[in-house]
Amino acid sequence: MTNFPLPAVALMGAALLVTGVAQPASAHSSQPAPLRALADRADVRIGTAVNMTALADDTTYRRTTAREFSSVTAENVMKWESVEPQRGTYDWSKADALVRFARDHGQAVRGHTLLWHSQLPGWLTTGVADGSIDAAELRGILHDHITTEVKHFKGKIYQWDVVNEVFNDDGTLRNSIWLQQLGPSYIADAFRWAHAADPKAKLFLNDYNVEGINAKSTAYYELAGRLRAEGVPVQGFGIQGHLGIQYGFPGDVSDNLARFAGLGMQTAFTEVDVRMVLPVDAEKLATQATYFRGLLDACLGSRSCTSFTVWGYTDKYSWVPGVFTGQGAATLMDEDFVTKPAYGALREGLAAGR
Ligand code: 9MR
Repeated sequence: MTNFPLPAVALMGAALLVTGVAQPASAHSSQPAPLRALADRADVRIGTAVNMTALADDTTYRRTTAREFSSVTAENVMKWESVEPQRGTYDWSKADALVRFARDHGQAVRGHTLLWHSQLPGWLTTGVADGSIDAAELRGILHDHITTEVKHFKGKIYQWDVVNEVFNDDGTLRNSIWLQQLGPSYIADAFRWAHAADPKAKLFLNDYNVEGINAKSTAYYELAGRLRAEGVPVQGFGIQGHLGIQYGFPGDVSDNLARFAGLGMQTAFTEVDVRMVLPVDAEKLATQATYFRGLLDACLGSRSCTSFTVWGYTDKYSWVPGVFTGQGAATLMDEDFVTKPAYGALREGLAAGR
């Protein structure tokens, strides 16, 4: 034996030889830096949607979520049906658990989402459908929901998806109960109410199929410009980034970010995943990696882009196969948490920096 202190790597190698038990990845100083360490250096948050059942039950999931990401988004537990399942009865337990997890691991929290046409509580949709909730009452309910939820998390959420998926692909407003009952002014109202409840949170519009320049993203651009000219507190444009390799990579992503930056807004990729028609093969995984990298590079290429969030990082818990029959493998790791080329592509992109 030597008196000289051994380098940590050698010590761990010795421990491995003695015990024959592999250490958790984070215990190896020779282990490549996790995504979040590289993201810190690139001055961007790297995030994931979090499945709260998996976080409670699956140790590997919990450990990997903590190790790799500097931002978390509730995949479901901050949505209206989760937080107010009965009228006036709030249940914050799962959402609070995520906020605690984030605090314990030095992660920021994206709030998702205050106003959507989907995952609304039954009491609300039924009341509107049978006429027992009229337009004036609905407006009050929306005000109370946004105010209560944003106040509950005040100071703990850095970005809120205030309104989610309000346009159709052709750039017309979605025919939701909000538009039908309240008219288009519900959007400005939602931002004003959220801002009053937490003036420091950055407030986002958020949608899918808006990566490139198209009718839908242009509708958002024009809406955001109008709202900001009127002094409505909307500060960010969230691009979900649900792609599929069979559709090709969207064009003009950087130009799209640049025009929102030109309005003085932040941008973010909020729900990135890249699905494929199964079965998986090496060529598809390589293509998938270029799609993840393409979105990340667009983000890093624009100072406006403050966070890059994937919609789950393991196929074990991805929403994709349940919705798109015959498709899947949309995330950075397979069902056994083995990293795919896409994970390496994000590492390389983050390491290259802005
Ligand atoms: O991933 C979410 C899934 O678990 C839910 O069942 C689904 C309900 O509609 O919502 C999914 O998340 C969506 C997100 O909230 C908004 N953009 C599209 C996402 C994928 O559908």
